[in-house]
Amino acid sequence: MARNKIALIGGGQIGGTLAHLAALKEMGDVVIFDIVEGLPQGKALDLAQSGPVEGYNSRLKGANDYADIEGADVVIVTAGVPRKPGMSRDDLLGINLKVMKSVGEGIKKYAPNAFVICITNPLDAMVWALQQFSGLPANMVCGMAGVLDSSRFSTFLAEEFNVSVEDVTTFVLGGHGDTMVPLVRYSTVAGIPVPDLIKMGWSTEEKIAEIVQRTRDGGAEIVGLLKTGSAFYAPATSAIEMAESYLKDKKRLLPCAAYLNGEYGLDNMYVGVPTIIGAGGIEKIVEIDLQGEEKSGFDHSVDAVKGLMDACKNIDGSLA
Ligand code: A3D
Repeated sequence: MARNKIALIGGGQIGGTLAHLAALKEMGDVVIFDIVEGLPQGKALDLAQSGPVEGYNSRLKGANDYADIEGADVVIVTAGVPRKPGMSRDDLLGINLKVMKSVGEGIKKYAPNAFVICITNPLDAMVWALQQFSGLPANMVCGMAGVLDSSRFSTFLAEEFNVSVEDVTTFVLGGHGDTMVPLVRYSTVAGIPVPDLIKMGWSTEEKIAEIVQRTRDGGAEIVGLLKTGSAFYAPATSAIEMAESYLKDKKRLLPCAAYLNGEYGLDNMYVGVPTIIGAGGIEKIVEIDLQGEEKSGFDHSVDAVKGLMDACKNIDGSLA
């Protein structure tokens, strides 16, 4: 049986970490593609040279030509630029939208059967544009954000409750950004919902509200500390979890930016919702019952994503 092939578009901080994790887990052979000459080749060679020590057999290759991603089973996209001082969100949107166009065309030509996971920001709008530019079926193109945001929420809750992170399950839905919606009611410690734990005196509503806000600001907190870049270890791990669910047909129930076609009363857009990922890509969108503030928070988040999509349509008239 042939090895799986994992193509990483963008060989920066997240791309390099993705390559390392994919090799350590022997998920398949890895191609790192970047427009910067030498960067993906250098990272691939460095990672290949840790293979004998770690005992992994994945082959790693760096590339500046899309032909090298030919036949990839999974493509993870981190290509783009981060926001620099003086650059507006719209400036960033315009630059990364152009990047998504070239990436989409590369995938369309060389890896039309791949499962594609986009990480490039602003996430929900970029994955929506990437799906159109690539022409791949919507169930085969998704965005990573919910797994990361939920993992941040779980980390903070485990600290608050002084329990193992393994026993904490959380859900963060909506767009990836200030408007994301951490769902307290659906978050549990070994099946015990967080509201029950508050009643049991394990925490207070105020403290949980602070944790919800810290989760929403999770990316900015790390940018503030690093100063020269954004988070990359946890974003990479989160995308790898999604890729594994696809490659191993695990049918994990994971929150991710998925194409909605009537679900949650929404059409032709991507936003963070619970999904099942298996060999069929996004096999199912799970519609949970959102109530009160959960529903209004989700609606607010959807509006923010629609605003970004409109900005994309203004920049590139081919998007619909
Ligand atoms: P960085 O280390 O800058 O890597 C980006 C790489 O993309 C660089 O090596 C660039 O050379 C490369 N690149 C630029 N243009 C192209 C192109 N046209 N084709 C191919 N490669 C190109 O960034 P990073 O790895 O830290 O982050 C990557 C993206 O992920 C950014 O857009 C971040 O904002 C985003 N991000 C998203 C999350 C989510 O949860 C959604 C979390 C963290 C970062």
